Amino acid sequence: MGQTFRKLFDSIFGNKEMRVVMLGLDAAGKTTILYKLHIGEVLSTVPTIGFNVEKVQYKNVEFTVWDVGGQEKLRPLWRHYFNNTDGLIYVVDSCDRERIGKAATEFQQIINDPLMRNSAILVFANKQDMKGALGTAEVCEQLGLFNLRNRRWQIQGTCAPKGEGLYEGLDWLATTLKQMQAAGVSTSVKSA
Ligand SMILES: Nc1nc2c(ncn2[C@@H]2O[C@H](COP(=O)(O)OP(=O)(O)OP(=O)(O)O)[C@@H](O)[C@H]2O)c(=O)[nH]1
Ligand SMILES: [Mg+2]
Repeated sequence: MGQTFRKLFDSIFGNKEMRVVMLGLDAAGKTTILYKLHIGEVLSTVPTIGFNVEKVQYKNVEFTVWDVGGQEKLRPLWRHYFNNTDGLIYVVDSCDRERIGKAATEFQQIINDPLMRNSAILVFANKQDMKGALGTAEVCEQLGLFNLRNRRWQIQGTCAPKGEGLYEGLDWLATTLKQMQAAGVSTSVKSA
């Protein structure tokens, strides 16, 4: 479809394009989630060095999802993906009790960045299929979600390989971003 025709089509049918960045510590399950959403399959993953980016169409929203490697040495690069972002998907390995504090510190840094101040926040409490996983209420508490003021957030328990919870999360994100934009809130911030 040509660009002009595409724009016309989108405006008639209310199609929206949203930019989403997916972050979280290494091995949280980000790449597994991306490909489960993009092609409906579980790929065997290797730790991401750099990023993967794919389009995910859900209802009348076309999400461009950036999945960025989460290893410690790569985390300083995360902020380079914040520009012009409508939504954050933060993925937590709910079984990794040892690093939940680290996951929380990184999360707070992201959401307090000026470029992310308006973005909607979807947290995936992933690996709910595993014994000993923290429940969504505990992940919520640990990340400090209850203390957030003037932010739109949601937490969703997920099991990425089975796809459980992923579309419930996207549904919330699509609805919330559309509501925010309809209310005149600019969900993304462009760097100067
Ligand atoms: N049991 C279980 N395993 C999962 C789940 N999600 C992902 N995994 C596994 O966790 C491992 C890491 O998954 P990745 O998707 O590569 O993790 P990542 O967040 O992309 O990691 P980095 O690229 O290093 O940042 C893989 O072996 C996945 O199969 C889940 O919900 N349950
Ligand atoms: Mg990865």
